[in-house]
Amino acid sequence: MNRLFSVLCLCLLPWGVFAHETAKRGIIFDHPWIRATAPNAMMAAGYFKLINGGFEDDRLVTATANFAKKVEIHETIKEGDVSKMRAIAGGIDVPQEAEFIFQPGGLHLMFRGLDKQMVAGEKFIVEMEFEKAGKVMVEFLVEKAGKRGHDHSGNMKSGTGHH
Ligand SMILES: [Cu+2]
Repeated sequence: MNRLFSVLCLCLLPWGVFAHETAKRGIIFDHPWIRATAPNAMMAAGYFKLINGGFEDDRLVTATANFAKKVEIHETIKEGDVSKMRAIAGGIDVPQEAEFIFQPGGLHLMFRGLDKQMVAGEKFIVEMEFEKAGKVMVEFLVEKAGKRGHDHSGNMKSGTGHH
């Protein structure tokens, strides 16, 4: 029993269970962060791991932030050797038990028309609206590019379980 418990803990630790995480009705945002920007940048990207640990399928409809004119959900697509990003209109389905990893080179939030510079160490609230869970206020921490160690292959994952 003890052993099982410690194994579980080890498994969860890298995902920052004790770090910052937002959860509402089973919708979990793990380690939301925004890439630090240059002083005059008009855009910034936001990343996190999104898990639907609730009891029903849901849908991330929109996101808004008071420091940006517009927040879009972007995906990165490869056309030959060129990576392009594209806005996903209408939000994304988040089925029960699904896990999405928003990360550099994949899905991300795009903050457009920035009001201010994103300085490492600062925190910003982003309002994420779900069809069923409603509004979820998520606190993002600004971090320098390249600081994040884990680079999972694949842009999007769904299904159960940890990595
Ligand atoms: Cu983008």
